[in-house]
Amino acid sequence: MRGIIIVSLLILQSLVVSSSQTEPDFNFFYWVNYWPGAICDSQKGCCPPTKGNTASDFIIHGLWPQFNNGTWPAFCDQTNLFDISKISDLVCQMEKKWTEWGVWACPINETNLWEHEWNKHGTCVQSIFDQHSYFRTNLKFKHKVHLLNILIQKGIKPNDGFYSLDEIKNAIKCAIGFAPGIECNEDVKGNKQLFQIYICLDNYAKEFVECPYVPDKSCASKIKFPSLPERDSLNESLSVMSSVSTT
Ligand code: U2P
Repeated sequence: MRGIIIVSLLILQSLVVSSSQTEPDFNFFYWVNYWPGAICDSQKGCCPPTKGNTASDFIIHGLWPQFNNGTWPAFCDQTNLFDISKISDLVCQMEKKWTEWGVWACPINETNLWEHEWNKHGTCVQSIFDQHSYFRTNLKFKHKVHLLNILIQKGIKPNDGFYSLDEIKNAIKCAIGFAPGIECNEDVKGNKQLFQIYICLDNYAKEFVECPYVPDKSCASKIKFPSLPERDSLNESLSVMSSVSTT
């Protein structure tokens, strides 16, 4: 009898816990990575990180909750703002994979981007993530998807060459199963070039999904894949600008 009561209580407790977990109130995620070469040749500033690894690679921008109609929530909770002490064990990895090269702020402050991403996007996904799991999930996908390798294996190299937009999307589709969104910016000559890659994830950030909404991100049918400046020339021409994010 006592056993039955205990089992019943456990079942009741699990029902209460599961009913108190909230469903995500957004539809999907963009997981966005940027190509630092597209920052350096756009003359808005080029500040390679002083710590961590500056080897050629795409860099995490963020994990953004989205609605199917192309809008998104932002800055949802002022009471749980970024706190680096909650992610201290991840900082070493983040210094390598999630740094600023100057598009948002130059000279860089490594924690600014992390703070901005949590406060703007992370606070809107607290139904599934706390600060630690939000950042850890970004790093998990970074280890899973090697965007530069995916492109290089299809002959798409960061060599200032021009590649078809479809070729780029197809290379990524071959690797992860779904086509990404591509955002372009312009180099100083006005050439459209590969800037950011938007990969879509389900609203628990577990699986890749078909993008429910792919915004028009101002590319041309052929776009440049800018090279990264040599490390030496970067040191010489490190431009110290005070351009600050307007978002
Ligand atoms: O476009 C400017 C900034 O708004 C956020 N954004 C944009 C498009 C979109 O579909 N979802 C979204 O969240 C990004 O915010 P950030 O983290 O850069 O401030 C985007 O850069």
